[in-house]
Amino acid sequence: MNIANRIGPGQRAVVMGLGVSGRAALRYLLASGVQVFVSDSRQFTELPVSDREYLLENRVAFEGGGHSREFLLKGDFIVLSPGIPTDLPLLMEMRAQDIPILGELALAAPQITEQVVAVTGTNGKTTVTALIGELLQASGKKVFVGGNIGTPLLDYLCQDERVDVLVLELSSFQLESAGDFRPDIGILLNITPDHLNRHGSMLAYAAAKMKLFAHQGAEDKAILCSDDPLCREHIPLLTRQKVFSFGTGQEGEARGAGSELTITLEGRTESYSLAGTQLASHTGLLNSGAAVLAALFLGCRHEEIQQTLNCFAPAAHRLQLVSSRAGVDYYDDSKATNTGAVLSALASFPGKVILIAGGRGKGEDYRVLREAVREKVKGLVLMGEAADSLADALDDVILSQRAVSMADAVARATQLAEAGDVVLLSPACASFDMFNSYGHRGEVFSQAVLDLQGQRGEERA
Ligand code: UMA
Repeated sequence: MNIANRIGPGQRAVVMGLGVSGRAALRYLLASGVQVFVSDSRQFTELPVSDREYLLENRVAFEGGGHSREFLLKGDFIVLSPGIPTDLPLLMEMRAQDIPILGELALAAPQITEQVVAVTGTNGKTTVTALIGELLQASGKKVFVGGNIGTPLLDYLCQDERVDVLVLELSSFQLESAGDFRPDIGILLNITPDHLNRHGSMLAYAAAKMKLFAHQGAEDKAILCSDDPLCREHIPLLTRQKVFSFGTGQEGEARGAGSELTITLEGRTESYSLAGTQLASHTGLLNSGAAVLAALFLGCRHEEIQQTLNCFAPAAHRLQLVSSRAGVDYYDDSKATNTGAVLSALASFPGKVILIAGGRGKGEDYRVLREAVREKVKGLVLMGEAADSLADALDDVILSQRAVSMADAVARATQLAEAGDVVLLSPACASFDMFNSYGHRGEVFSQAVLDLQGQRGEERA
């Protein structure tokens, strides 16, 4: 029997990694009466004070500065944080000794009694997860929205209050160790290159994403994007569940064209308008197609859905208009940490773009950007660790400039821009070489735009 089905007193678990996910696992396991050991690459003194106090108060043995064989062997099973690679030699050794290694989803799976909508994909997960949450709430359902964003699933399971539907954003890292996790509705938005330094290949990355559907049965639903080549390739492999698709072609249950979304289910067709909403873009149309299908499966009605689409505002740093000045629009798309997201962003603008890109690379081949850059980008400003790789991939398409800081990048982009152009921060990279997070990077960008414009105003005055 799967160990996750019989978590309780008398058992011993090692939690590897005491970040957001590990902390939730620790609380959950202690509440279940399990004796817990925690192993982290940081030293005890490097942990936040609240974590140190919690470990001491609950008499949790801690191993800092790395993970040792002796310590991991203290557990009947190991709970792995999503950021820790599943193929560490030490973990291979534990598997060889039949020590189960569970991720957060595997641990949670047997305790879930609610309906589950789980959303994964390289880009758009957060928007679609939030949108489904709002659609369900508008129809009067009690909803938990979390997972790879916001509150971890195990924190929800520690609460007494239960909801009708769990709407979960899931990453490929979480899905790799998902055990028997089975969503009633699984949504795969797209699979484009990302996290290749962790997964090693697109094949392995796609395999991790497809774990979303691995335990679904005849009553479950899989929703995939028919515009995305890798999703399309995987659709015929899904034979156990009911499969639905969304896209901008003529086929599938959700079809987007212009700013209109048309849904056909069980012979009935209905339409939704995205005109004038914050979802009125190519990406918005696809995201809405996936979300509306899930909402309809869970009983939402046309009028509530249209009203929610009208008011929905995607989270910050996703193609967010910061300011317009002298006919130039400045967009913060700091969340675009991979090439797929940059391609979607560039496709959203009919005119010319001055692109600010760069940061910490994740093993991607930036040459996939060449065509879109040739077509749309009239100025390229690069920064961060990946600036050289980006320049190598794009310099014969467009000459780039190097910036030493975000303020420098914004100043250079502003010099290159003319009325009618867009200045777009869409980095194709993670932010951690220069910033704390993509959110921090986006805020620094917005501030640099506003500062520069303030200075210009003063110069003119
Ligand atoms: N650590 C070790 N050993 C190692 C590596 C790290 O002990 O070899 C320790 C670190 O010292 C730290 C902890 O592990 O204490 C960090 O664990 P983690 O990297 O798994 O991060 P968490 O803080 O637990 O957050 C994770 C997700 N992070 C990643 O997958 C990298 C969070 O997603 C998620 O919100 C959270 O669990 C709750 O589920 C963030 C993310 O960036 C938002 N996700 C990626 C993405 O969206 O692209 C996948």
